[in-house]
Amino acid sequence: MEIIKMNALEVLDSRGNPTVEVDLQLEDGTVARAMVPSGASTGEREAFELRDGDKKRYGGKGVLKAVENANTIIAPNIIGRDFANQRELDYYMINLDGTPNKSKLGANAILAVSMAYARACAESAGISLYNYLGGSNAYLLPVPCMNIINGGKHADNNVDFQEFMIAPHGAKSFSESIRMGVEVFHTLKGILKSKGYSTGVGDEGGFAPDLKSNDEAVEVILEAIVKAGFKPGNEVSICLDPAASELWEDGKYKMFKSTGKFISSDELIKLWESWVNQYPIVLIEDGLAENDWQGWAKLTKTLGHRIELVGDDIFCTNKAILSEGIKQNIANSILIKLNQIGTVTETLETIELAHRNNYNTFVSHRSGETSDSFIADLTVAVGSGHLKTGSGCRGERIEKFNQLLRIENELAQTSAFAGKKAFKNA
Ligand code: 2PG
Ligand code: MG
Repeated sequence: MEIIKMNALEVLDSRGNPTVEVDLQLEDGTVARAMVPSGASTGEREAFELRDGDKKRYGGKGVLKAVENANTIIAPNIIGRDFANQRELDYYMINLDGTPNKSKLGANAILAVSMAYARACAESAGISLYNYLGGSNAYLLPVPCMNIINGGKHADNNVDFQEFMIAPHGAKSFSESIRMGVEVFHTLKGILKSKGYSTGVGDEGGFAPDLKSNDEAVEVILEAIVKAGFKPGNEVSICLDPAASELWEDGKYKMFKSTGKFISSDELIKLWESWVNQYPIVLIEDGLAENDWQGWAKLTKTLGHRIELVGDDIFCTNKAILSEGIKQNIANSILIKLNQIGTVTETLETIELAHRNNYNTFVSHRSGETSDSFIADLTVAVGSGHLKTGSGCRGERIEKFNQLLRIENELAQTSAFAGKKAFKNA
């Protein structure tokens, strides 16, 4: 199917920062739109997000160059050209860019086209996006891991670790799981209020209170799970993304928001081990920094047989880096973010490599999001079984949950809910 028209535009993400939107039209008249998200705690080896750097506009964060690249380089090259499939279009754009990290055209420009094309092809074929991406056997609804306390780089509070998530895996269905998660979220609000804590939210919609310690974040969540009427561990477990790369400095981890002290890689591993012993934790993402590969190998030896250990910054959804990680026994799961690698096809290739090597995949939003719900379909398409896309509020997060509710409804009895077995070793 030929692309006959394409237009890129600078729009805004959930933080009010510019991002790229693409509208694309196929020869049969089908029109589709995609918007790309943007991270704050980014991995060093992510695909290149092209920003203007002109301090007079949006503090340098404008994306007019990326938009121009899409409109004046990508569009004239792909319009009227016959692509056999998604793979052919994506590799055409990868070659058109010609750099290893998409720094010429910008991964934000390329990804917007890639996603819009996927959506247009699905629509044109009269199938859902999850079927286009995953085939007719896409049926597994994920456990929504809801980030209900925010810290680190995502919130101005005194909590060092970035994300404290709940996983309502004890539900019978996705819709029940969402209800459980949201009930815990609302209960947590009441508890925080009664303790005199702030109930303002961070970038991903989780609460961002100043707490007495990092541990208190877990404890107050456990209190909320029980008060909402659920059994911690049996029905609702805890997942963490401390985003440890953000704490890494000169070979140590700075716990500056809470204690003002540095701790070593071994000490941080000990902390995770004691938390796993103490609390119903089923998953830790980025428990150590992207440049602490030695520590990661140790962490995997220590906890890799007990819980899911997800590599985010360390792998950057990159097939080559993941291959190296598999060789060195680093982690047992990989975080999947489309904009870390920059095309739909490469994202699917990384997922395939992970699954073939018995690694789990954990699909993720970015802290700067849009109302685009592409990742909801992607999660079902690849049968990842779990995703993280925010808490129980903020429209850009809820839109993904709503899309999953629609998919559940569409699949009706042919769907299944992943439940606790979505988590490695759970
Ligand atoms: C992460 C993400 C998403 P950011 O670290 O996993 O939660 O944050 O998009 O800021 O990289
Ligand atoms: Mg992360």
